[in-house]
Amino acid sequence: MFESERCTRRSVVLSTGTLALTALAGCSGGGGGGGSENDGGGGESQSDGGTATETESGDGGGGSGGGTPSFDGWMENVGNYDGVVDETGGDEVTVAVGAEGNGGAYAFGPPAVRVSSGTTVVWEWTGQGAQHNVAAESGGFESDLSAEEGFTFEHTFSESGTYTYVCTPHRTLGMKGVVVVE
Ligand SMILES: [Cu+2]
Repeated sequence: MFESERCTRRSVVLSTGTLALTALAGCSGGGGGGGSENDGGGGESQSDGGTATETESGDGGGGSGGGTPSFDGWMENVGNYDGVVDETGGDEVTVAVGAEGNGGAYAFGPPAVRVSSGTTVVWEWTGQGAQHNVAAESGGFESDLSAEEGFTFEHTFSESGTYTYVCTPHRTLGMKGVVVVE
């Protein structure tokens, strides 16, 4: 039972990246639970260019009270993720774009912040790791691509919720983030 649960979970997590096929193959080889895993994989497009909207924002809130919630798997392949940084109470929060992580300067720093509603998040490019952008999974905000140090993009979060975003060119490397608005 544990075995099949683990397989299912892995396949869901990895399906956001390019390892989906490998993971599915590995799981089916393991035995029993093959059927349901294939269902999960088949229902989803394998290409990372598509609009994979498997993130259930609501579930992320379940991890209230510190720790390192995965946001339903969203943060599980984010190499520099070490829990949600509490920045509530401020008017403005800065997140680095091109922070060290995911095998290079392919990370947001910090990748997960908790802010109060009305807070403006300012993403500031480090100039490292080639071109990055900031693109909300929901489509609510999207910056230009830039590789320029000091380039900034900002978004004011007026409504509470969980906002997942990526760097489009590096999302499969794990360059992803989340803003939790209280
Ligand atoms: Cu990037």
